[in-house]
Amino acid sequence: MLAALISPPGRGALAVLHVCGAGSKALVARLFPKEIGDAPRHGRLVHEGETLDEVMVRSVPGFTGEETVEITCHGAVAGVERILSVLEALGAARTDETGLLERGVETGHLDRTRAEAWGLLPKALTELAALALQDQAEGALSRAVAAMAGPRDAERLLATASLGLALASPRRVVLAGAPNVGKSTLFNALVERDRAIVSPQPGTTRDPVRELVAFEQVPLELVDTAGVEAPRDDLERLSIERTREALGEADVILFLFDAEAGARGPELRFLETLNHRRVILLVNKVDAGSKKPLLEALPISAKTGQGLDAVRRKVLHALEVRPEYREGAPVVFTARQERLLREAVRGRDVKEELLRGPVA
Ligand SMILES: Nc1nc2c(ncn2[C@@H]2O[C@H](COP(=O)(O)OP(=O)(O)O)[C@@H](O)[C@H]2O)c(=O)[nH]1
Ligand SMILES: [Mg+2]
Repeated sequence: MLAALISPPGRGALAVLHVCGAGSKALVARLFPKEIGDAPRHGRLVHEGETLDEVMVRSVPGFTGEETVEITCHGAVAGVERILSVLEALGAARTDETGLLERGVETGHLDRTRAEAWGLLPKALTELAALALQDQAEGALSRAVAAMAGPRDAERLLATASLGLALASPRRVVLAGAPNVGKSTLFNALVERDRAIVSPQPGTTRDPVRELVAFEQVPLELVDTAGVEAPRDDLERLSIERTREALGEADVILFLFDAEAGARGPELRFLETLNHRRVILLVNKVDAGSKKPLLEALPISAKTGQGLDAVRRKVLHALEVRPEYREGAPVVFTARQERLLREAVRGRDVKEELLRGPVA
């Protein structure tokens, strides 16, 4: 038997526990005097004459396909802890949601891709991400994998990976450019609030500032960084080091120029050293007039909002993500699935591993 807290740990009005495995009902019945059925029953959990909490108890399908009892109790961390330790003392091994999903794979109730989707669903950041992951949790990808008849089918599934992976784990978009070109202003415009400090003083931003955003329902992590000019002191050297680190983790880089100042030597040299396959060039402050047109760069104004829709589209295009999803369609959404399907394209039979295999 297993016992787990399946609501978020920490403070909340209520908390939900699952006890699963043969004998779960009998175990909870030692603490709860009423009959345990599909309809929730309200009452007290009592252990050795002492009330643990006032709860709702019912029998549920659960994650593992085994006998499962759900206990809804009050959310106080100490109270939840007490109930879990009593359940443990009575013979249930303590685990968490991941442990329950793992057990579900062990019993054959869930296949591996469905368990992966159930595990990622609580972290879904947009409605589209939640919809797509819910479908995969209910078996859309598993069915497509089971029906796969050859490399062609594997290729078709692989084509869904750029959208699926981006929905399941946000890609990182990092802003860079010389001091004062308007990186923080653009960052704030894209996150739609005043998150980063903006000032006419160069060197305002030091540490990278991170925020989650959604472009057309695709969740992304946006990172604002310090300017990339030659450092004049230790603090600037550290800022630039942090900027380099952030750029190293980027899936897409937005590199800004200032329309008034034009492209200058140090930033062009920095741009050359970036060596990143997805750099989008932007020329900002076009509202204030331009000295030199920068042909390749997309003209924008972070201040007035001009060109920001084009920035969003360019980012998704660079990530090869088309935010089109038909309800119920299979999508590949983990690196493990993608790796195995690539092998399937080369002719290896990976069905068993995709559906039963271990985590990554
Ligand atoms: N006219 C104009 N000014 C801007 C624009 N974007 C930023 N600025 C100004 O440029 C200065 C530097 O902006 P900031 O976002 O702090 O630049 P950062 O150092 O690259 O982060 C501020 O005074 C901003 O108000 C823009 O699109 N148009
Ligand atoms: Mg800044």
